Amino acid sequence: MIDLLPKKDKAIIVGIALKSNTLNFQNNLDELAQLCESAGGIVVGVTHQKLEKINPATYIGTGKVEELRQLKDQTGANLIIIDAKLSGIQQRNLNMQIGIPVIDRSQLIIDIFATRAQTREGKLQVELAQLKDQLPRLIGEAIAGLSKQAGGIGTRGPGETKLETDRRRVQERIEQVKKELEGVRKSRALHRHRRSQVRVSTIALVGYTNSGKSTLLNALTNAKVLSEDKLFATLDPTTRKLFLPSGRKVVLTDTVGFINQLPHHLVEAFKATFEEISEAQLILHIHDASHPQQKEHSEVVNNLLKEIGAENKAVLHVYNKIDLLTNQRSTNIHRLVPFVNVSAKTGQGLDELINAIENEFNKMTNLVDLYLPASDPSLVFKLSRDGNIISQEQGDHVNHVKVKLSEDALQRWSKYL
Ligand SMILES: Nc1nc2c(ncn2[C@@H]2O[C@H](COP(=O)(O)OP(=O)(O)OP(=O)(O)O)[C@@H](O)[C@H]2O)c(=O)[nH]1
Ligand SMILES: [Mg+2]
Repeated sequence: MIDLLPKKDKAIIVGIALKSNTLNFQNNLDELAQLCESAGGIVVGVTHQKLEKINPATYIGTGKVEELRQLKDQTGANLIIIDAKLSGIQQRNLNMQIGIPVIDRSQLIIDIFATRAQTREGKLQVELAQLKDQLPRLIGEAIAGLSKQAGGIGTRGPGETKLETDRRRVQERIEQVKKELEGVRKSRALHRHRRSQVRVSTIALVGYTNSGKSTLLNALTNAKVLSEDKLFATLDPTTRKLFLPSGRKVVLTDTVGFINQLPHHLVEAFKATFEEISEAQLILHIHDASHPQQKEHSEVVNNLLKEIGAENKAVLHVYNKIDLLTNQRSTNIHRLVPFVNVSAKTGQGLDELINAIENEFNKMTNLVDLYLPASDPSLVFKLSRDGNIISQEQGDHVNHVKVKLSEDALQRWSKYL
């Protein structure tokens, strides 16, 4: 038989139904299969285990280990992915007993990030997450020997250095990567500072992975960002500008998607990317309205927004992919407010979305009366760049201007109130 896809990892995925959490087990397993495919692997076997309690040596029970060894021989699998968080010892024992590399959910997600990272910052962030994830698992050469043989999912690194296996060298590399990241971030902070100087309104697109963020950015701005039916298609932030009907210029940033159990090291390492979100004036939370787990996904996103300190931002909820909805399902979806229904694919609802965005910015502004000294005519010109002038009355000594100003602009002009 000719192997048409010789480079693809053949993986067996293992779902875990802990007694405390049997509800979401099937959904988690489906998502794990999708993650595996997004990493470029093929699922050749699926199994699961109901666990009363975790087996300290191998996480799963001894019977399951034996079953996996047989399943590996039957299917020719070269990788096992377990939907759990494994310790270094558990991983080593499983590797040894089954005879092929065994990785867990967070290693799989970090691996996908490793293949997607394109910018220098993205690569450094992934490497940092990878090193930190690896550090507590390092327990000797056994594990290193096995995972090096694989060279596929779970062993790929974005950086110029090979994944290290020596604890001291890992620690040294962590320090080095942190330093390099700091350098890269300084220049990014400068960009953001410039943006805030010219007072452009900023919008961040956030949402569960595959909800359609990049497709929406493309539909709104002709951005040509890669959008794919893959988890974590986008990793590095992309920013595009858009003019609203009022003439207001806004910039939209599309960025990495969220997922259930996003590895903590990734959240930490991607701090700078998430800062883009917490510093935006408006968040567009994109929901895949057609997804059966839409409600759970939106909770994951809301929790992560809290974790990155963005919970008090103005949020506009965008229910996407409505072209796939039956009327029945459409009425059954619980929607957070304020919301708009759209299809980034067909363009349905995009005009309403743009109006709703404008409306959100209008809500953030205050209509105030300012009294500017007539002796300095340039003030009116400066004011016009900061807000929307509604009317003006020229007096001998003062210029009475009615103007719509955002909170921060209001602070700057408060002495003329
Ligand atoms: N039917 C339909 N499909 C859509 C719509 N919007 C996006 N998609 C599809 O959904 C998939 C994911 O879209 P992306 O735009 O890549 O999603 P994303 O949120 O950027 O995903 P990540 O970058 O992976 O987090 C693609 O196959 C899109 O074609 C829509 O309105 N209707
Ligand atoms: Mg994307």
